[in-house]
Order: sequence, then structure tokens, then C-alpha cells
Amino acid sequence: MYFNAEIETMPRDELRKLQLERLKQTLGYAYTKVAFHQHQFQQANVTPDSLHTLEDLNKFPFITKPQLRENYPFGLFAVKPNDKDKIVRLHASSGTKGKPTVVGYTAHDIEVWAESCARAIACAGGKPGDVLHVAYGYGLFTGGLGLHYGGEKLGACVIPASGGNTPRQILLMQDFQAQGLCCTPSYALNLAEYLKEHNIPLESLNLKYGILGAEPWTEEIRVKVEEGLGLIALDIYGLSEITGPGVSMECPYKQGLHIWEDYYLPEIINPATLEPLPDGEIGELVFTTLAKEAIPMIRYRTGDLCNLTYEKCDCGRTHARMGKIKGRIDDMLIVRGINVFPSEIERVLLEFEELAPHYQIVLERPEVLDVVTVHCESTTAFTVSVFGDAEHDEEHHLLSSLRQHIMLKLREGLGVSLQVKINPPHTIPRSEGKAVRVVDNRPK
Ligand code: DLL
Repeated sequence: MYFNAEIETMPRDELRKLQLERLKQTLGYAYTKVAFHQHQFQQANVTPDSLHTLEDLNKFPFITKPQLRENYPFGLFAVKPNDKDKIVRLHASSGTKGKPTVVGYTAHDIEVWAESCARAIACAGGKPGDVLHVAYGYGLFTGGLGLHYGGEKLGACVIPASGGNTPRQILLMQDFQAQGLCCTPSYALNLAEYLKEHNIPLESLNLKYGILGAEPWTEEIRVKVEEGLGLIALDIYGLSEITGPGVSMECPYKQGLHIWEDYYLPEIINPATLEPLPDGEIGELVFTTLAKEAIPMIRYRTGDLCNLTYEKCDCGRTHARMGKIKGRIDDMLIVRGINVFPSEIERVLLEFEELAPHYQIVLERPEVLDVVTVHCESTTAFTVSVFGDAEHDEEHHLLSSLRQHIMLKLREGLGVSLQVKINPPHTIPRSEGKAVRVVDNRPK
């Protein structure tokens, strides 16, 4: 169902008119309020008046993540945290590479974000009166509070479970009979595994839809989550720099994620040439915010790779749809000159019944060359690494032929040979939030 039918199904010519009006406002606002933007515009030889059509946005400079870091903490803020009564909240990204990225919200920004998430929950099938179990982390991460406010705005009863403590999460979902589950897809797998291992019947839960995102996931994971939790698993995308979760959301037709284009204007560019790419081609996703007060973002390069389509969806929504994220540019592994995304490895591993859907890709550099090892996990216990007697010969044989088979499939699928190690059950760390798929142990 729609949360805001008028906007979500707005004819595209009207939507474009609204976007142009808001884009002009945003450019003028950013230029007058933020020295960073003024400087960027001057360097690119443009002013807000250089924009007459939506396509003119092409003339404007991009913003990159390193620029956000260089301007840490408040350099890109149009409203400063000490401006009285203006900034009502700060969030920050995890910042695995140095300083975190800090984002701020005015009351109006929180309102726009809550509306975005309310639309997203409704898009997944959520209704007023539903019980919505939010197992994204609450805190500086935007996942928990973003969906929390969205759920309340929709009229749902929100359970702020936050991450961790799986047995308690299951108990709460059983006792409160939540219809909606919000968490990362890797945590959803974790919940599914727990149910199976503890013989907890799916009927004791009332789950109908999952709002899963914050990390890339494949169709193969979707199937496992849907079977394991008895719900429809739908993809939600977002990033703190633009707002948080709810920038886009998949509907039950599963034909891409609807971008709330009245708030977030998308582009796809070739990350090497920075030129726009035609509809349908995979490239780097770029966003310009159209309603943000605290931090207006102009042509922010997300680093995420996907494609866009502007065709109306069967659900009736007219806003652009993005394909599932293929990966991040900086997650791409270059193995002997060949580009490999963790999601491609995932797709191959999940074809194997003998493997659990948990894996890690470990990068090492024992000498000069990088070695990539895919650590996967067997669903059945084995002992061969400990014993070398005849009784275990057969087990040894089975494992080594499984390993060969996985290596062959990876080579066929990716065009490059990777090392594979099969680990016993429950040895790959389970995720409570964003899964760590790539572990880089190379010397810095
Ligand atoms: O992950 C916001 C979020 C929370 C989205 C809950 C969805 C659900 P950040 O921590 O700033 O924000 O990380 C943003 O996560 O640039 C993508 O690389 C990745 N990401 C987010 N959603 C998806 C998704 C939140 N559905 C970064 N598929 C983004 C793939 C995703 N990657």
C-alpha cells in the first residue's frame, strides 16, 4: 500500500517539475549557506543560476566521501549545531577508515526522514496497527532510529529491540506477534538459523514482511531468509550522508527499489570518467538531496554500484527504481587483474547445500602477492583436520572433493581462481548488524 499516494504515484512530468523547483532552491541554499559549496561551485565555474533544467545538474561538481572527512565534523553543515533550536540530532557512520562521517538533522529533516521510512514500510506491506520489530542498532547508526520514526509515523506499534541477544529477540517477536521485522539480511539469516536449531515452529511467529538492508545481499540469501522466517524479504537502501535508511525501498513485485525522488535525486555515472550512463547501465549511484536543511548534498558519490530504471512499476509507483546494489566500488577485490565483488562469491557459495550461508573472504600477503581465501562453513560437523586414520579417509575425500567443486564453480563464475577453506559449523562469526564479509589482513 501507499503511505503518500499522491506523491508516490505522481505523473513523471509533474514530479520533474517539483524536482526542478526544489533543486533550484537547494543549489541556492547550499551556495549561500555553506562556504564549501561556494568554493566548489566557483572552481567549476557555475552558480545556482547555471541550472535551467534538471539535466543542467551535470555541470555541477561532485562531492566525495574523503571531502566529508576533510571537513569533519561540521564543515558541510548549513545549520551549525550551536545555532539555537536548529539541529535536533547528530548521527555518525562507523568510520572504519579514520574519522567517522557526522550527519545532522533539523526537526524538518527528521520529519522528511520519518516520511521516507513510513513510505518504505508501507511499500513492504506494512499498515497502521502492525507491530514492527526493529532489530537494527539504535545509536549513532541510523538504522534503528530511522525505521523507528518511520514506523511511528505510519501508525505502527514499534518495538525498539535494537541488535543482539537473539533468544530475546525471538521471544519478543513471539509474544508481541510482530508482522514486520527490520534488520540486516545477515542478521535475518542468523535469526532463521536460531529458529531451526532450536526447533522453534514458524507458526509461533506472525512475521509477514522483512525490511532488510544496510548491506549488499543476493537473491540466494533472499530465498534462505524467506524460507527460514516465513516472510517476504524486501530490500531497503539508504546512507547516512543522504539521510539514513529509507532513501529507497523494494515493493512486493521485487523489481527494484523505489527511490523517493521528490526528496533524493539519483544519477548513475561511470566512476572512471564521471560521465552519466544511459538508463539500465550499472555504474556509481550519485544523489542530490532536494529537501535537506542541515546538510544539503549535491551530487554525492555514494560509491555504491547499481542501475536505474524510470519505467512505472506494476505497483503503480512512478518514481525511479534502482537495481539491488551489486557492491561498493571500494569493496571490489582485484584478483590478478580481475574485478571480483563479494556478492558474486556469495552467489556461488549459496548454490551449495553443504554450506551454511555464512562466509568470509580473507586477504593476505604472505610475500609479494596477495592471496584471497574464501572461508566457508560446512553444515555438517567433520573431524578430518584432527584425525588421520582410515575411518576418516572417506570424510577427508568428501571434503576435498567438495572443496574442489567450490573452487571450480568460483573459477567458472568469476573467471579467477580463489583459495577455499571449509570450516566446521559455527566457526564463521555471526553478524548482529552489518556482516563483515571481507577481512583484510594484508600489512598496511
Ligand atoms: O546503512 C543506512 C541503512 C540502515 C540502510 C538500515 C538500510 C537499512 P550507513 O551506515 O551510512 O547507512 O551505510 C551506507 O551501506 O552506501 C551502502 O554501501 C550500504 N547499504 C545500505 N543499504 C544497502 C542495501 C545505512 N540495501 C552504506 N544494499 C551504503 C546494499 C546497502 N548496500
